[in-house]
Amino acid sequence: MTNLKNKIVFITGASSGIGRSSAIKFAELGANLLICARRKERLEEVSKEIALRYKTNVHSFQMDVRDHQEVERSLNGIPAEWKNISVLLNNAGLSSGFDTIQEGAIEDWEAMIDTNVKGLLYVTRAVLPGMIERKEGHIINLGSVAGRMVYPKGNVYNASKFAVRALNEGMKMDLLGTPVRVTTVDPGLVETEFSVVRFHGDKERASIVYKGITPLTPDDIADAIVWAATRPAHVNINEIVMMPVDQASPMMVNRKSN
Ligand code: NDP
Ligand code: 8X3
Repeated sequence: MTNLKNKIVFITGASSGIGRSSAIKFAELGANLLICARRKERLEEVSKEIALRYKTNVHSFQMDVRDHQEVERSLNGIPAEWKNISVLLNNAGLSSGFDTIQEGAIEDWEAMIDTNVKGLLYVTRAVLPGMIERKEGHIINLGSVAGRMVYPKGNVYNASKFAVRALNEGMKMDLLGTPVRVTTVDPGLVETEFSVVRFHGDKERASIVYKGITPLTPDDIADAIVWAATRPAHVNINEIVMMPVDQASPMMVNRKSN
């Protein structure tokens, strides 16, 4: 088993959902948490919760992964004792809008590509050289079943998650010969703020996505992430694909009527 006690785990997008749950599960194992997101107050709540429940250190900072200069500045500026990152969870991501290509909004497309693809690249580029130099590290990317199967109106979100899968495979190849591990975790329906963000704040529309099914929870995904991170150092879990029992593909969902 890889022991994460006192190791540094860096999670992007830890202010809610899967990132928040993962921060808590890594803290349970005694890891020190470096967490970021755009919403500072929400990050502070997560930090406080971890500090109350576990004897680990948390360092949180506001960072928008879409901004290359901000990513470089923030990661260069983290205190020296936080620089030796052992696990990077590239989790920050979103779906914005749910429209056909012919009706899609350019700003939604840019938000998804800039966050899910370019943001992931900026953060990875800043963190990976240190892992290679220290001969220790694990990059865990949040993909999606949307990166394996396209669905109507998923278009640009699908493309961004197909890109995450390609990058995951590419990283695994480029890192061959180093001890750095690479994993993608690709979930189906997980009830988080994801759908509220996709539907631009429309909570009622978002709740319909999970109606009549038992969706995955953020803790279910965090369990898988922590499992991959704690395998023995010679074991690389390349891909984890997981769905609720009530789902067979992005379009095939078994809904009970009441
Ligand atoms: P949430 O909306 O609950 O969480 C998304 C997190 O990403 C938030 O902490 C948000 O923080 C952060 N984030 C978004 N944009 C940025 C940015 N520009 N810079 C920094 N942080 C950012 O959704 P989930 O927990 O569900 O999503 C986490 C990941 O899981 C995403 O990559 C998503 O695509 C993926 N996923 C989700 C599934 C689902 O069904 N929920 C299924 C498959 C994959 P803030 O707004 O404070 O910046
Ligand atoms: C989120 C899952 O099916 O809404 O990545 O695309 S889905």
